[in-house]
Amino acid sequence: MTQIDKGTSKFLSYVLRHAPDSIGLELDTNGWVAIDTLIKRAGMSGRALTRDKVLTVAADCDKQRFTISEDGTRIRAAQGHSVTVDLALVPVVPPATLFHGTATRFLNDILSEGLKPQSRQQVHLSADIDTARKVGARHGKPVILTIDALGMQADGHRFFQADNGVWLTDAVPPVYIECP
Ligand code: HQG
Repeated sequence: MTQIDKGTSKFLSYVLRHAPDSIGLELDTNGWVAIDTLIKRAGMSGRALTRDKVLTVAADCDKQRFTISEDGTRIRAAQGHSVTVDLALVPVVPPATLFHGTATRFLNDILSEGLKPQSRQQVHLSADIDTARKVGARHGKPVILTIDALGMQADGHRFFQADNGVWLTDAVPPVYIECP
């Protein structure tokens, strides 16, 4: 993505995941907002968006952070929300193992209390180690935790897959976490 697209992407992440209020936007229960309304509100806050720009960022975004509704009129963040939304995802059977990249400095706390969603709505897990390493490196020296996802599911924990494939669950108790 170009620098300019990154700016738009970060802006969209901010308003669609964390602070719709900051531009007077209201997400619906499932996190959607009309693209026209988003463009209008963004413009009133000094950020010039066009429908093309929004659709291009959504299409080009490496992580597919944004989902466009089937009729093309609405947009939402696929995951990562700190505001309360119900993504209306259906529980699915996870792969046997999933991965969570974090920073070594969080390890002690994670191994004693498990993975918690922290400021987000759910814990984010990756299907592959490379992705998990990148996620962890955002926080510092990365460490990859292996999660016994199928074991968790067998014990009644639910797993969801966001529109962009990221795995989500409410929390991961320490017993399911394997540390290298
Ligand atoms: C850690 C990015 C101490 C957790 C990524 C993580 C992802 C604990 C940090 C998505 C803990 C929260 C989410 C505990 C968890 N004690 N630390 N009990 N439980 N933590 O950013 O998973 O680029 O909220 O390990 O690619 O890093 O935004 O979560 O290090 O998909 O689209 O607390 O964000 O996507 O950090 O990343 P975050 P995350 P985007």
